[in-house]
Amino acid sequence: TISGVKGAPSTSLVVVSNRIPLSFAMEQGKLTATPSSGGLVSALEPLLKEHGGVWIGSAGTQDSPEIRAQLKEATCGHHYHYEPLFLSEEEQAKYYEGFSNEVLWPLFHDLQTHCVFKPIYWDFYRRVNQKFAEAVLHVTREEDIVWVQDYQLLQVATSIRAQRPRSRIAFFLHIPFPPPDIFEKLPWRREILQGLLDYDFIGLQTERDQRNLVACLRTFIPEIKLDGRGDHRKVVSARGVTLIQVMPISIDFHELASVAASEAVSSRAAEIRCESPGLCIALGIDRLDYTKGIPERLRAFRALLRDQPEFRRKITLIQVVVPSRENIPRYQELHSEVEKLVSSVNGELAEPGWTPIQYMHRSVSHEELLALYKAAHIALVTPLKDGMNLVAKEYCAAHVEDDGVLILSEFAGAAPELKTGAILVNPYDEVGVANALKQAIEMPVKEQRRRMLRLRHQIQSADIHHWRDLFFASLKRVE
Ligand code: GDG
Repeated sequence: TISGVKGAPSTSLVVVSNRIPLSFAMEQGKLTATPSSGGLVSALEPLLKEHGGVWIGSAGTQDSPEIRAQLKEATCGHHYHYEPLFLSEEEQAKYYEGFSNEVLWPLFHDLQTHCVFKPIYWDFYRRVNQKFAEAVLHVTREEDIVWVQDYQLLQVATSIRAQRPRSRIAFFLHIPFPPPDIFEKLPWRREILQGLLDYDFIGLQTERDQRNLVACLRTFIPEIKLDGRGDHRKVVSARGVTLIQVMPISIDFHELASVAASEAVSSRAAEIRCESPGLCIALGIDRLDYTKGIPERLRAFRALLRDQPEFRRKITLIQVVVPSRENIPRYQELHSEVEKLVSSVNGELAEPGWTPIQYMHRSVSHEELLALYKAAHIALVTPLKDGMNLVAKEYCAAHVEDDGVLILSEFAGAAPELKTGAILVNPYDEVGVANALKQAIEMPVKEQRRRMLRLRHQIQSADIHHWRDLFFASLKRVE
């Protein structure tokens, strides 16, 4: 833990992420704050509670006394607090929607043709990253440990370093890192890599990401020296040493499994199964994002039903897509593409009493999500590329009775960990995915159990607590 690190006990943890883990909404004229859920929050919030510190991020809204009061109330009675940043509409549009989500996001997911390389985006990205760094400098001390999260904040360390050369600054990248022949398209490739070398520590999801980052550093900053092997590599640059470590993110396995085993979730799952009597339920749950391979998945499902009519009235696909990044044109196009496909598949194949695809465009509650996982005989997790993909791990955690089949894209970061229990597919291969569905529908219970036991064992032994411990162990190595 943090107290084991040199400088303790006065050292506190400073988490920096694009958003603080609270979202604000007006309900009947009153401002309400809802805590965010998800892996990162459940990993980091307990640490902050225990050791004290601060979580710095954009509030996602404009400043007001009511917002300040809500922020205070959210951490009342604890030794940590939220430090909000307030971004203008232009900053949000150019730093977040622009550079983060129209440049880095597609490029790092190997979709360079989706990139919009506008120089003004880069200006704003640097400016807003500097704003985050100033907030860090303002509310922390040099001995604190700063842990920056994700691709929106690659350049934060650079501005901190200028003032505090000896600070301990770490980074975790939640998305993949691309290989040199894709990364080289970025007009600011050298600046981005130099910015990364201002961190003492970089955590990545998979060995492939580590290999790619090291290859990019070698190619574009040839003056660096490399040391170390296996899942941790050391890079020596003019600034100092940066440790690059593989540490796949995970879930709070026990928490999810215990909610999934609860009476409320079990009876809701039974209800969902009753609503599709006798049918095999396949489930897709994704943010509406072009990296998640949703149209490709729908076409594979259609191929199964078209080519093998014996599966009609045997299977239904429940597809939940959660609205995401709705101001970006690519996402709006994807939204209509998905809706057209769903309606054309249903139009072509539905029969009285049977709907091939049950489609929802909204988010569902945590309990409903777990009930859906539990009710589903098959999870279809087929991203074209994904940093990790927590849905795959959550599906297995929810299957407390060791049944169910996970069909997983070989391009998800979770694939190396889950390959021995899942059916791995190439999401671009329509016939391959259709065949995997057939295999899953026909899989004997005994084999399902054998595979699911493996999956659950793997996820349990490398859960979110393990991830957090790896981080602190690595920090010690940095020291
Ligand atoms: C990024 C990387 C990496 C989804 N729908 C609902 C809902 N969810 C929750 C899931 C899961 C999370 O959202 C989605 O996480 P993923 O990992 O699948 O994907 P990204 O959002 O793209 O996350 C990814 C991750 O960061 C962590 O490092 O794995 O590769 O892209 O936890 O449960 N939750 C609720 N209702 C929904 O409708 N309550």
